[in-house]
Amino acid sequence: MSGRITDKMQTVWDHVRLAAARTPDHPAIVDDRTDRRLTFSELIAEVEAMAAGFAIAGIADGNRVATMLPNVLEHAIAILALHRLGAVVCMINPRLKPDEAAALIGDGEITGLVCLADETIITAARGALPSAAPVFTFGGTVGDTRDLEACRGAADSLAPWQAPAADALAFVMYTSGTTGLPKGVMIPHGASDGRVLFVPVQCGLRHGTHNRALGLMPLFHAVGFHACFVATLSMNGTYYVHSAFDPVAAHAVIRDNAITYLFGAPAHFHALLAVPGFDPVDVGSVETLAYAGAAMPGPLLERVDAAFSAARMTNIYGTTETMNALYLPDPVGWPTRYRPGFYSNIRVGRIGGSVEDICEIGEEGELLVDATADATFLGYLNRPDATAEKLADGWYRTGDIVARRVDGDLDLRGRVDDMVVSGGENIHPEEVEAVLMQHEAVTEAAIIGMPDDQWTERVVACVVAKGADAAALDAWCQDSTLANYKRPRDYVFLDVLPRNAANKVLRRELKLRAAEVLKD
Ligand code: 01A
Ligand code: AMP
Ligand code: MG
Repeated sequence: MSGRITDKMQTVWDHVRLAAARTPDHPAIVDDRTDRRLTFSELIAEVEAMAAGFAIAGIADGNRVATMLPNVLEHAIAILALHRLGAVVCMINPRLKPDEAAALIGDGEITGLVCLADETIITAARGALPSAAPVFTFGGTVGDTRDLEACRGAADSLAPWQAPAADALAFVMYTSGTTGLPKGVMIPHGASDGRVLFVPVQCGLRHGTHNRALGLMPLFHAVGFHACFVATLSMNGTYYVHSAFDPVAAHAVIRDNAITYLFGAPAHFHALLAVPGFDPVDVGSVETLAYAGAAMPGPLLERVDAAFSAARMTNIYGTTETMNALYLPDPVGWPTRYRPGFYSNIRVGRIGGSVEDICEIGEEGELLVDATADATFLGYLNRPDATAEKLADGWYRTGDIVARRVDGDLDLRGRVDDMVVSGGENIHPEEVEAVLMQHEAVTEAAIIGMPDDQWTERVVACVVAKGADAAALDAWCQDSTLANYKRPRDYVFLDVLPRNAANKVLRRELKLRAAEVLKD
């Protein structure tokens, strides 16, 4: 089934090269580590030189190649270079532990890797890659890895760019699943336009060389890649690389470069406002401010609005699978209210019902998003079970609970599943519970999300454990395969977990108990 209307589309590469053709001499990227500035034509030359280097190493059209890097300039160029070659870029979160990353590499039948010069990552990845697979490292080499910065070839040796099929796989981005490994979200070339162009439509980003964006969001997630990096370039703006989130440095870059466009998670803004000496005057250049990944707590929303008073602020709701589905301009006073965009086709379906079983106004149901829209994913890599569960009869089941208001907007109320969204990252209780349950002292464990000013929700563990305290359990998690950002920030020790007659843990009850225990 394909309802895609696209037969003439722009790929990510088209967005970048057409912008370069319009303003070849305008700065496209500014590097924070070296202060290097690349004009659009220099960016194209860098990308093509690196693409030719990848080709010399044997990477070819259709190969799946993983990147596992922070937001360094070389990461941005490597993604474009692999894409320019026709390779499928699989973007792995560099915060994952080596074993989990290696499992994704093996499962995704990935045949090349670009990562940090880190021995543990490379050793784990080597075990999952085919024996001759090229590994490129940033920050030096380890053993037989190739230096990413020396990965170059003659651009004229590259095959001319050829328009791929709209439904051909372009990118894989990962999102946490209820069970097992993170799921690889397969994004086709034909999705690019919709993933980029919602930014001017919903956030009001105007086309022009006046745009200066700070790259706060991770490149390996949909927002950081499509809505910040590619959107800025395609609008002929300048993208300021921010290699690792550092609020003090971010504040200085905004001030010193008169940044106009900021897209962050609520946690980024929380951290920016806490910078010592933060002065609203310093961020007065920001015209377009968007946040996504999580709702922004009401009090933080008011503080951000006051601090960035010159900016138009927009709350952007989306998923890696569908990209933008809902938004709200001027969300102050309405932290959990959302509006379908004029092009969004959404439904509120009865929980557990068919996609035709639609809720009444005011009734809580699951947000369903039209999966025939161009921006939609193709399914999960090697996970037909998960694809069938989430993608049914032309609709994507978001797992988010909403209720329609009489005025046509929606209230976001929670999750159908028990997923916790902390700082814009998804964490499924099962993955954390499984790690805790392996500890010999733990006989029962349930993970809940508790409201948090910094992370919107924070991971809290409710455990039945004799002879292990919070410090011991935290150390256990840090030594496990669980990425650090997923581990519980608080522990609540109970004699027994509250359960219903069917033995299911009563998470609502646990949240009340946790609120009592953690209140001081
Ligand atoms: O105790 P330690 O040392 O382990 O603590 C470390 C980290 O573990 C911890 N940490 C976190 C998180 C988190 N999300 N939740 C809880 N703890 N991230 C990090 O913080 C301590 C410092 O570590 P760090 O590596 O220096 O952390 P930062 O670089 O400061 O990271 C914080 C960030 C807010 C920057 C980071 O969490 C982040 O980048 N969040 C944004 C994630 C994002 O991009 N979300 C959107 C994903 S796309 C899906 C989506 O929602 C969507 C929405 C709209 C898709 C499409 C649309 Cl249109
Ligand atoms: P992912 O599955 O990683 O693509 O994350 C998407 C999920 O993040 C959504 O299903 C929501 O639960 C949450 N999310 C994303 N953006 C927002 C937002 N602006 N407000 C509230 N929740 C959001
Ligand atoms: Mg940091």
